[in-house]
Amino acid sequence: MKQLSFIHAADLHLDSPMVGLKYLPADILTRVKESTFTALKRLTAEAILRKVDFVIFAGDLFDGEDRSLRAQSRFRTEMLKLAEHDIPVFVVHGNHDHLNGTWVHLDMPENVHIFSHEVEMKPLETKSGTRSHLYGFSYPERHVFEKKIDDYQKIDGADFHIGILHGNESGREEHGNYAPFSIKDLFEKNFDYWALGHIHKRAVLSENPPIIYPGNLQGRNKKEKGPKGFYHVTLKDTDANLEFVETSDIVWQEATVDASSAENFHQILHLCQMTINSLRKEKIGTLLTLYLENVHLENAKEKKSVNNELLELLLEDEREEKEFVWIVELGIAENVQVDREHLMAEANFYEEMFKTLDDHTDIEETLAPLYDHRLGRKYLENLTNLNQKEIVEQAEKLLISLLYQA
Ligand SMILES: [Mn+2]
Repeated sequence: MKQLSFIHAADLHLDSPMVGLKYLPADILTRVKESTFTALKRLTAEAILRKVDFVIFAGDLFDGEDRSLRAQSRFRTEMLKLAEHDIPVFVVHGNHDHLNGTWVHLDMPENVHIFSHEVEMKPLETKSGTRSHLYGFSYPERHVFEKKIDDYQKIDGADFHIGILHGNESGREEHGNYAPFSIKDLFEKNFDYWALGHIHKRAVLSENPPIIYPGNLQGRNKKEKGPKGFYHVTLKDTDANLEFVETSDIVWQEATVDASSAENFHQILHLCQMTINSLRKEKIGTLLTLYLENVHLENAKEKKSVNNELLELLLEDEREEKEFVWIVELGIAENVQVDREHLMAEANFYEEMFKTLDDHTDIEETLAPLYDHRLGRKYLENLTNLNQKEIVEQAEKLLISLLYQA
């Protein structure tokens, strides 16, 4: 029986700058900045342990088109480890590490096979005599909008045919619409496996044949939530076994604490601590966006402490913690129900305010003074990473709670 065992990973984005996190304690920041490399090390260790036949990287290995020397050198070191165990590696480059960038070149070891800018086939015969044909292409430049899928043509003479494609399933809007395809396009090729890249959220588009976005190896911002890793794929005749293996050293999470039962500051603190401890993961650091809802403290002093001191207290214990849960953002929502009808009946001012909020489209322009500010720029997260609708909704809640306090 013919059998194949390989690792499929994508979107490593090695040496991502991890913007907007400069205020983290030094130890945690170092670990976050290292995390894309740590994830890769975990992958190579697993590849060796699992004795896989080969490894596929489906694009965006490097975050920047200039491929920092640090990133290349670290990647090279890991590839050498695989070479020592006779594990070949198949690479396509994507929109982030396209071939038109300029970089100081480090040679990769001979076990690393990089696909050129045109779709091509690379054959491989494993030690057990199973023959595979791998098909793929690297991005010649950043923007590839053509439907490259038409260039994938099955060439007979192998037990398994594997397509590697860094591209966007038509209709997905979270990333650029590069090298678009539909699932039907892929089915028609009659391949045994499709190793996709580009979408950072893990997705199994089909199980038979498997068509997989493994997601990125390590999340880099709050939108890239949850465990990240690769797939270990085993193909046996027409049977496929898929195992997701986590590699992330840092996990981004989101949680909500309902404070409606809390009557004082201490109870709110306790509720937050319980949530934090329930999220703590073995050997992994967590970066948490925490929403505190339904705060309804009567005592003004206690209320003020929630706004001013709660976060500091929660972070205090995490500084020295290896398995930290560090709150990167704390959103506090007081118990304000936005009843627009009611408010508008109360004063004309509200009608005007809601209209302004609803018509608000150019948030970038509004926030420009903040983002142009010398210090603001340094600490703020890139605006394109934030959900603009969410910002306007939060602004509405904040405005109403402030107006009501007054
Ligand atoms: Mn990517």
